[in-house]
Amino acid sequence: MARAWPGVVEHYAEWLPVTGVTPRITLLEGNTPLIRSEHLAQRLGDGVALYFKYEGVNPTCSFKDRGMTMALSKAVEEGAKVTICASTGNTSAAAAAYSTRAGIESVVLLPDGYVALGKLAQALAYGARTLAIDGDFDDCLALVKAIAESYPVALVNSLNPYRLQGQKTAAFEICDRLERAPDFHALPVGNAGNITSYWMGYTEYHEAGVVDARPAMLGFQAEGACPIVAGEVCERPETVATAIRIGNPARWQEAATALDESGGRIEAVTDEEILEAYRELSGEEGIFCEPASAASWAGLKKLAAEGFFEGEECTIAATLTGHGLKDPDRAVEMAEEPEKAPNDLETVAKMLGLA
Ligand code: AN7
Repeated sequence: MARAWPGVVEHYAEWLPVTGVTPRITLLEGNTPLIRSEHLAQRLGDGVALYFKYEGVNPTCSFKDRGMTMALSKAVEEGAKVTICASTGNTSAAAAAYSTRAGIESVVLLPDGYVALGKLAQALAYGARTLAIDGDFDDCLALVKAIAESYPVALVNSLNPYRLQGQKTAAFEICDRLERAPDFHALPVGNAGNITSYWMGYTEYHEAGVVDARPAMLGFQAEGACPIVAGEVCERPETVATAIRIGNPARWQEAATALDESGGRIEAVTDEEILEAYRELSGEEGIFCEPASAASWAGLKKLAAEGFFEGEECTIAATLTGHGLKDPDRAVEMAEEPEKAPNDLETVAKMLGLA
């Protein structure tokens, strides 16, 4: 029998701060598909090869599982009994699942009313102690930081360095699959942990000689929550992409470094552009992601409209960070109502234009 995929900590153990005695708290995350775009890529330019890294097919349906398998493996190794995190939804889903997998408790603080339904369902289903805070994500993060400083709980937000270590494995997977680094890497930016992680992963592979170049990092924020683009904290972040409704990113400085060192760009995309991109990804490419994830494609289109990729033969990787079913309310709201039809063959055939 072929060796089964063991999850990212075991598969990439030599690149991670683990030893033989570190437990592997895993749900077999990672090894996600790198899907070549068949329909949308041509809009960026003739010479563009575009690949979507579809992180929605991880065990809790977002990229957060990569960081959480690593954070929980280390937390258990260090004897933690309780994890805590603030979240716009996906981190809490992953923290709850991996804590349960580890046999320990989890506490999650969420901005009341601003977490997509699927993510809230996950935190509850996985058994997290779930507090809906009267505040936004930044308030929740400040609370959990203060709690983790004073009480014996393990903070598993991306301030936890092990989270970034786990998440960098996505860059490894892309290089392993392409047998090179892409020229550009596009992704949505919220708390800025993921852009930091990818840059770390690409840099480590480059320094070790596994790949001979690194991509320019292209980060995209929602216009109503774009502190890095604006160069100042956003006091009242607002966007349909609730996952990235963050006004003061924890990894701001590291993201700035990644953008600078890679010769990359960070841009804002409007909610309208995000929702159009969201619809195109599912309706034209067959890949259903959540609104925040669609910022990757929205941003690439925006850069292409400025002639950014013109005349270039290039390979672009774009991370689709979470699954479309995370936010079923948005999906239903964006679509037409299903048509009512009688239970009758002739009528149904007629309605379909077949008879
Ligand atoms: C789908 O779950 O911050 O820039 O608390 O869920 O690394 O924060 C989620 C972030 C992009 C942004 N896409 O990544 C949380 C949280 C999706 C996300 C991001 C998030 P970072």
